[in-house]
Amino acid sequence: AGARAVAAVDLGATSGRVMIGRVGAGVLELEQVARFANGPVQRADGWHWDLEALSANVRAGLAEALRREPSIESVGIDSWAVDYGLLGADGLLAEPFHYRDERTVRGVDAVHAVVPFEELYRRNGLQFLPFNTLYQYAVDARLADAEASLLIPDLLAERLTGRRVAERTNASTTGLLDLHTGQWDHALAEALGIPISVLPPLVDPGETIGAAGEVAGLPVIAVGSHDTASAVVAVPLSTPHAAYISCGTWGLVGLELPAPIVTDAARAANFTNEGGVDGRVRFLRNVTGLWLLSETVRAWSEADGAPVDLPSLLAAAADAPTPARLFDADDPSLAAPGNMPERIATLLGMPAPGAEARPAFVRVIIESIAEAFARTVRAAADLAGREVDVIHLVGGGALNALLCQATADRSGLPVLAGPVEATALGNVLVQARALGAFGADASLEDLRARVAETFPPRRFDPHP
Ligand code: LRH
Repeated sequence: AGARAVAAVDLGATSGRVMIGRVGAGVLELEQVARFANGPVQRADGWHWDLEALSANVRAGLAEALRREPSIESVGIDSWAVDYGLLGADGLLAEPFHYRDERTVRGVDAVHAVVPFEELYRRNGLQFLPFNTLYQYAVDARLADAEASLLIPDLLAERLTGRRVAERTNASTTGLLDLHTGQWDHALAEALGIPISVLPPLVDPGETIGAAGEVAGLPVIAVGSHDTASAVVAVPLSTPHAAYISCGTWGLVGLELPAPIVTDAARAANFTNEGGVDGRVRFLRNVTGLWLLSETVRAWSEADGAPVDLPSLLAAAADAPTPARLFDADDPSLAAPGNMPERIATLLGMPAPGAEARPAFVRVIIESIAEAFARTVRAAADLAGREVDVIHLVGGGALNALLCQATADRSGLPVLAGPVEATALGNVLVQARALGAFGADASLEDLRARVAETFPPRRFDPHP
């Protein structure tokens, strides 16, 4: 039988892409058909996402995918988590906010005044992030007017199919999913004044959401619509002793577990239990990832009035000496957009670097991210009581050899880098399985074996 083809839409916080995935006997490949920039846009009331631009790019990308590959059988959509759009009878009530908008700080206080964090953690198992959807709802005056609230991938699926659903892995990042039943926690929503009518019916990865009229009537199949859930599907984990880092804007660092861990120690270390595909648990912690680098480069490019060339900067950073001082990549002062070099310099207790000091500064950023990765892998292993002997690093960060080597050196563990496009691959694999390309009862282990065969990782051994 020839290869089966699907279309994967994968939206990250700094760029989005539409891919054709082909899956068959001995075939697993991705072809990028569209790539477009994404990022926070500043409006009068704060930071937002330009949903109309994203939506137009997705539509154009899918049309192009179908033009290139008429045998495409389905569409799957994933994106970053937690953000949502409110729908009324006539569509979107307002442009979705960006999770980095600082308004959520007020939401945190409002929610914790009603339900203390300890209790939230027992119920939803989520690490504290000030932008978790439930905190955003607490400061969203329009929630009461909404018929439904849809997370970003579900919102785009609704535009294609007219169906309003909540895919379960991404719903797990709202804070409103009961960790133990996998259903909406209606009692929690009611206590927080969130109308349960806005919470749509839940669907699992592999289920068909509906037919996309404008994309040749193709089925939109739910995938791990939380990008990190799709990425973890395509991490070629081969033993329980393997940790993963899904590294893009964020570094999501942890383990795949069969059951959640909601101990006091896990809560204190701020580890999350997010929903994975096939009911697996993504036990991980968010570490600030390439955001620090992309925001720094953005600031320098603005200052120079010309784009800074990242590859040559990284090459120069590799030649810079290993820095004596690092900063905490997870410092909350680095979360908001803007002035990144100054804010990092403040943490280091030094002035912002001049042009000649940029390579050394980039080196400090990368080593600081690697240090946070290493310490978080150790924490995950301790909390789960598992020995970890290898780290898989997937996502755009896998292209950054300096980061991969520094992570190996600082953790003392081998780093297996790749696949770079793990998220899109996970999206493709879950669609292909739903279409029967692997046999109905193929496990994640079967899918990962195919990834390992087709995308051999690049190995970085720790230096003594
Ligand atoms: C990564 C990610 C991460 C979330 C954050 C909002 O793209 O989905 O898993 O915590 O964005």
